[in-house]
Amino acid sequence: MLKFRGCLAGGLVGDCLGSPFEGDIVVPKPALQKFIAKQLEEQTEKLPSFQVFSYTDDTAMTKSIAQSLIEMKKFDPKDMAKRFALEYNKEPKRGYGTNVVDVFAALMLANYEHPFEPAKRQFGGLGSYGNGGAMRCGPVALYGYSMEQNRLIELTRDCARITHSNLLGYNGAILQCLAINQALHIHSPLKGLIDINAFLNGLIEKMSKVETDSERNENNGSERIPTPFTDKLRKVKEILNNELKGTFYSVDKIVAILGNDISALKSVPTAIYAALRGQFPIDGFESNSPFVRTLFFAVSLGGDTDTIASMACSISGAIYGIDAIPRILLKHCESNDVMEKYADDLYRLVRCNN
Ligand code: R7I
Ligand code: MG
Ligand code: MG
Ligand code: MG
Repeated sequence: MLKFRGCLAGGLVGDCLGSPFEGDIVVPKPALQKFIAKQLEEQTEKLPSFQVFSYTDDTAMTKSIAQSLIEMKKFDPKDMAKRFALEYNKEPKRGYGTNVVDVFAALMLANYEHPFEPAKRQFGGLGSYGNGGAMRCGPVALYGYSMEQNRLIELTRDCARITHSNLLGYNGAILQCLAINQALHIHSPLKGLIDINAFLNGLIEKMSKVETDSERNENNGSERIPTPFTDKLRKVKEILNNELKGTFYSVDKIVAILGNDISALKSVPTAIYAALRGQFPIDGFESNSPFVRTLFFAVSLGGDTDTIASMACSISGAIYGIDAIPRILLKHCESNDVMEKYADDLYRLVRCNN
């Protein structure tokens, strides 16, 4: 239950507190340190100066997925598609991806019949490789907590395919979901270190199977099967092992190797790295909380800060649980009470299904 709450609350904190920096090429560390310290200051929310940060499309779509799974008690693609589109129509100014909004319009026009079709027409038939499928998969990982691995992968792929039919778009969602799923299942003390190599080896093994299987299905007979997400995970492992030995990487170097943009390939592995990087001290930032360090680190990379921080913090929240997230940070986020309720509802649903 604490890990379920930690996952959804973490995702919300990353989105709300990351979004003021979205699109910044450089996020100066002193300014970011000051920003986070300000939000951590114990002050009463009743003061008029207490700032509550709005969530963006990342959380809007996460909420729709949670609502759909909770109310339908199963994956119902038409219902999920409808919730995405209606939510967008209700509040279009949440910073949605430029192209995904065409999917919502087409879904609505077809009255949600064939909910996977509009996404296939994106980008001249290639489908979107944006990180919009990955950014919203927290509730999928919770709902699929005790599912057999292949079923969870299939469910995640289908939830993503409503808007993202490109292989890189939905495989990014699968990787993010598997990372959360692993985080939920590991035992972790409040501030202790988790075994980074064991965590990454698990993901590398699973993702390499996902990538080789899906490529085999897509282009039969191709000789060398590309495994871009697995390759990125190996880089994450190499960087973290070097850093554990004392060789630290600059922000520029991390961005050059892993990326920080709106594509799934250049943001999901980056978020996984940020989630694990929070375990040890970070240059230019004083905090002994792995969760807060992950938030700082993810935002400090610049680029798609709301989404990278949201994905990183949902993994961190799933590792450490809600108690590791400073209450005051959550109070600065719109809808924090709702996210906790969804986490509890999903927890109950998982327990009923077993
Ligand atoms: O993936 P998506 O939902 O966007 C999510 C991002 C997050 O950062 C949110 O916080 C929000 O700000 O947006 O939305 P899409 O419109 O499907 O994809 C986002 C962008 O990725 C597109 O507008 C394109 O710029 C780019 N993109 C592509 N460009 C060329 N070819 C995605 N797929 C392609 C492609 O196939
Ligand atoms: Mg956003
Ligand atoms: Mg945006
Ligand atoms: Mg974003």
